Amino acid sequence: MSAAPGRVLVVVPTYDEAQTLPGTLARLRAAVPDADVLVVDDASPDGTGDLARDIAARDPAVHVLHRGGKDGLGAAYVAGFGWALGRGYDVVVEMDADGSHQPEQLPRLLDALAAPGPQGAPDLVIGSRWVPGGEVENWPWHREVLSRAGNGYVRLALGLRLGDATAGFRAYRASALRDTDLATVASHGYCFQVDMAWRVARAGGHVVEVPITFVERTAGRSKMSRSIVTEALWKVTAWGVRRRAGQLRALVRPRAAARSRVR
Ligand SMILES: Nc1nc2c(ncn2[C@@H]2O[C@H](COP(=O)(O)OP(=O)(O)OP(=O)(O)O)[C@@H](O)[C@H]2O)c(=O)[nH]1
Ligand SMILES: [Mg+2]
Repeated sequence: MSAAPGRVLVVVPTYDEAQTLPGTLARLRAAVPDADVLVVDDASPDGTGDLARDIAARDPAVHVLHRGGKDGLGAAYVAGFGWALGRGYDVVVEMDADGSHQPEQLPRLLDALAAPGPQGAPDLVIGSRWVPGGEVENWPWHREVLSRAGNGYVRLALGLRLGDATAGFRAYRASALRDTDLATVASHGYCFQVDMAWRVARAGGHVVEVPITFVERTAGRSKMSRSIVTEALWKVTAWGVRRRAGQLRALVRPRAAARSRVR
């Protein structure tokens, strides 16, 4: 791994992940020993929060943010980002607890964040399933179709040139998070990932993708739901319409200004 891009905090949101969290944290601490970890638990009924507290008591690099109840992935991350920014971390990582994001691949993301390219060093690195070299393991075909189609729609609606804007394994430069006006983020599921990538891009941030292997969870239960898919569909459509309206206004306004000059 090349020079670490500063102090790193890995934010791991959990809801009912008692079966998967201990293994994920052990792998994470082994793969990236210099990084700190923040588990953001929404009062999981299965006791994940207590489990995280026990692990944190034994390992000073692990911290826990206990929240009052299930409030969605997006709200958990926003709380975790605020915690990180308030404590001066330089890099903030998003990672699921369920084993889908492999801690052993995190150095890949951190290396890319530290590597200056032609457009400078990236502000956001996304671990992508849908770029060359990226893959999914044990995913049913309908999940792949949904993910690929969703990402195609995001490209069309928002003009984001990303293979995997819905991916949740990512590393942000803290400065990029500060530029995104986190207080106004109101997205919950996949939509949150799109929202954040779009915010970074609109703020002039440089977003790059690196290939990862996404592994379907083998324990615990998915929190993916129809309402999460519907939220993404409606919000991306609304943002896309607003974007097109803005482009139209920008086209019409110079002509209107020219007309008034002629009169
Ligand atoms: N704190 C918190 N964490 C959540 C919430 N919903 C999901 N998570 C966590 O967010 C991560 C991703 O959730 P998953 O259920 O795996 O969703 P997914 O990865 O989109 O769906 P699958 O691919 O089916 O696993 C996991 O670590 C969950 O425990 C929530 O409301 N609050
Ligand atoms: Mg998952």
